[in-house]
Amino acid sequence: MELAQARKARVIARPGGRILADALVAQGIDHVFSVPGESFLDTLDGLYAVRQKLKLVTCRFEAGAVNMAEAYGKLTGRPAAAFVTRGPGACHGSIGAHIAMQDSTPMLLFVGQIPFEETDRESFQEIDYRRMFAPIAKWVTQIDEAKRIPEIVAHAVDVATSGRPGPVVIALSEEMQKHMAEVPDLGRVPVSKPHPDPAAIDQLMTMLARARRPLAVLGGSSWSPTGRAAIRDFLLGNHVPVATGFRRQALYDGSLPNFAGDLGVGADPALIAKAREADLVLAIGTRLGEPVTQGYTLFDMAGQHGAGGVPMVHVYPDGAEIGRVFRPALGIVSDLDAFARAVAAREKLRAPWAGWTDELRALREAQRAVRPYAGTLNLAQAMRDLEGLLAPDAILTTDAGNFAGWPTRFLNFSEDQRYIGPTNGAMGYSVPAAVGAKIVFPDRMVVAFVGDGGFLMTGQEIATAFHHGVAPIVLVFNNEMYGTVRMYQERAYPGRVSGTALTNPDFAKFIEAFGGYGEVVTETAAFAPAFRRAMESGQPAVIELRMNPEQISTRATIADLRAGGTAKPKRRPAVKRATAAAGRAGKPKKR
Ligand SMILES: Cc1ncc(C[n+]2csc(CCOP(=O)(O)OP(=O)(O)O)c2C)c(N)n1
Ligand SMILES: [Mg+2]
Repeated sequence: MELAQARKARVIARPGGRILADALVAQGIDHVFSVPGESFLDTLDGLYAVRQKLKLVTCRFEAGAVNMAEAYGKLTGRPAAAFVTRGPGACHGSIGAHIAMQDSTPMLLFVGQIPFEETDRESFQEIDYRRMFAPIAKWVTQIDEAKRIPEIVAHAVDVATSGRPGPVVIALSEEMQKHMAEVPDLGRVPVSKPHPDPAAIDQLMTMLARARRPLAVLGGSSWSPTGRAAIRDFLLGNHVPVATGFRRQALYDGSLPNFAGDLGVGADPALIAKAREADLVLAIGTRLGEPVTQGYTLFDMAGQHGAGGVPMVHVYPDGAEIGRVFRPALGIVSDLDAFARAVAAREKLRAPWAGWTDELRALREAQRAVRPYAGTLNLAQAMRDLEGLLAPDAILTTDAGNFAGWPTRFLNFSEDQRYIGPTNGAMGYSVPAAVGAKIVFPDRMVVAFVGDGGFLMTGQEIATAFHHGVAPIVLVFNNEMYGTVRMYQERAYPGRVSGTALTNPDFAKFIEAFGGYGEVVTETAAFAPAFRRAMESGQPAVIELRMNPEQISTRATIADLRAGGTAKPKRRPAVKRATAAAGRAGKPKKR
């Protein structure tokens, strides 16, 4: 009776902006990341009313705001909301939707819209969001009537979080946010997740028992800590070697004796060769997309049906992804945690493939071994030193760029650490992701890896960290160039440096201007003490790693690439000068 009364009491007339704020709270959304616009003033006012329950994070750039919301989704498995204004705000923010789409991350992206009566006049900042976001969102809708807000927000959360998670874009008609409506809030309803068919698990166990060279490829976004522990129990207990998908390395504890490395961009060629020898692939939670399959070449497209093909079991929460490119011998539609629990409960096998697993593990160990590199700063050793300084539950974020090879190759992650980055290769992700992560998890250590190129795309979001009083640490890998593109360039057009060199500011001074802690590291031994000082400063910090630009990746120098380039236009003498990448990276810095 009391409950009914209380419910009834809630159904009072409220303006759309307030109904929306209440709808977000009712759906369990607790963080909003935004750059404001006059197109959603009434919703900002609604958010003011619920500020005790829903934290509004004010950002400096829409790409930063939406990347923060995306990182929230990756870290929690639940959606955050991003709010951007119409037209330009939506365009800036769209990159975050694309990341969430390719990474299967739940997210809500709200866009303030023009007044409804001006529709299709190409009014000020008008865009049809259904058309704009059609290929990069799981669902796009527009709310034109205040009374439909609770229904649409509830459905948006369902769509964003179910099956293969993804971003939902919701445009908000401007005047709708002022309109009064009497409508109740809608909470979450419990929906059970798809569990694996026990007969399919039997079949999987039979296939595994017959295998001699099994390989698990672990990926996906919707793992909980208990799911990660259960899949570890299954894979370690059966001594199955584990490779992780692109940027999914922290799904598996790198120190375990069956971890073989990552199968992403820049993967170990020896691991790729071994993966081709596998006689059973357990693709668990991962999409079989371009990076993990090495450009769709790793497996036989027809699965085991082609002569000499690879038998594969593909486990994924959405049936539409199974068999999309590679036809597996067995597909299992299941929530990943539920799958992990089901297989962990099965009796462990005798694992006659232990020798094979040890071979793959040896590859990983060889990858991690620190070799001498030219120059005073050996990044391999610096990453190994960093491993010892990271908190056991640290959150690490990465950008796109060749620098990412250093942490990916040389760090082992533990089960409670997280390492998140954009699988769509979007630069400008890691600083906002780190700032957002630190705001959401202020008690965890948060470290961003970023190149000099990526840092100057969204590094200004460090201002948001100051505004919200949190202190992430950013490691800027400075090679004075768009190194990844330079690498491809040197392979295809050796010596013809075109459009890839950069001139940078002093990154330590950059953060000092905000009031933070900055250092420039030019020598291997200086890295660990600098990192410690950054931690102890309690301030947002930037450590610039002044690299030898010649070391273009963890595996190659520019000279190596020039020697093995594919397209070989006539060399010109001027090229040599450009190799020094404007020289500045080599100059030691007095600090
Ligand atoms: C938003 C965006 N723009 C452009 C690219 C193309 N791109 C891929 S890597 C890269 C260079 C990255 O440079 P930097 O951040 O300095 O890292 P580095 O490769 O030098 O380590 C570029 C321009 C991209 N992936 N994303
Ligand atoms: Mg660079």
